[in-house]
Parts: sequence; structure tokens; C-alpha cells
Amino acid sequence: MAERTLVIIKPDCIQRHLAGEIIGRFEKKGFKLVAAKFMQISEELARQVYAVHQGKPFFEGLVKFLSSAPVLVMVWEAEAVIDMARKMMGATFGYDAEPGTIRGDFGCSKGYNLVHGSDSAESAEQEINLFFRPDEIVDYKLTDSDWLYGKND
Ligand code: IDP
Ligand code: MG
Repeated sequence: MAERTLVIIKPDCIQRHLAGEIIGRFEKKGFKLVAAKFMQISEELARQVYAVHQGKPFFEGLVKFLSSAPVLVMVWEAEAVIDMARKMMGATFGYDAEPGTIRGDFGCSKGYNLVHGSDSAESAEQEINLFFRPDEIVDYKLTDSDWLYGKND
């Protein structure tokens, strides 16, 4: 069954002209883009996105960072997309992330780590609802989907 995940191309990633690189990686992996919104996140919404981190020492800085400049918010769909997208992003801090991952290839920072990805089915549903109404998510079939999943045999 196809799963959906919320990915945010964070302010540093837009400012560093890397949005296309990140979208390209997910496209080439075979994920299906079902929603996208280019926007500047308000401080209030940033607090909601990162509510689980409230009270931690980096929380205020994180809220300020996420709301400081535009982001690209997307919903990607695929079987097991939540875990796959997180693996492709790599470890949280750029200096820990393996080469070959997004954070490993493009970042060395702790907080400025280019992308956000939902970490569970529950958080994906909650995060998608923060940014998209149901009618803003587009349902369609990718013509190569049978080839991606090997369901022609
Ligand atoms: P994740 O993005 O890999 O899921 P989380 O632990 O959920 O990582 O943290 C959310 C975001 O908060 C991170 O992506 C990063 O931007 C920021 N962050 C986490 N820990 C630190 C820290 O110790 N210092 C500064 N920023 C942090
Ligand atoms: Mg997280």
C-alpha cells in the first residue's frame, strides 16, 4: 500500500539553490509527487511543525530558522516512502550523515540540514494536515508505476 510523507525543503536549501537537486533525487528514486507549496512558514506554524521539540535548547532557534525564508513543502507517495525518504536524507547533523545522503552530500551543520521528513505514519498524517487540505493532494497514476514495483511478473 502506498504511503505518504511530508518533505520540507528548508530555507537553507532554497537559498543554496539545491531545491532541484533534492526534488530530482526523489523523482529518480521513483516517488510520486502528489502535492507541493512554495511558501514562507509563519513562526506560529513552525512551532506546530516542531511541537515535539518544544522546551529543548535548540527549539527557539529552530523555529526562527524554519520561518526565516521561503521553503518548498511537498507530499511524496510510494510504498514505504516514510523510511526511504529518511534514509535518503541521512542522519540529522550534516557532519554525521553518510556521503550519498542529502545531508551527507550537502551539509555540515547541525540545524541547517536542508530537509525535513516525517518520521512515522502518525507524524506524516499530522504534518500533511498542517500544510494541505485534502483537495490540494492530487490523486493520479504514474504511467511507469508497474515497472517501479516489479508487478509485471
Ligand atoms: P530530524 O530532522 O532528523 O528528524 P530531529 O531530531 O527531529 O531531526 O530535529 C528536528 C530539527 O531540529 C533537525 O532537523 C535540525 O534542523 C534541528 N536540530 C535538532 N537537534 C539540534 C541541535 O542539537 N542543534 C541545533 N539544531 C538541532
Ligand atoms: Mg524529526
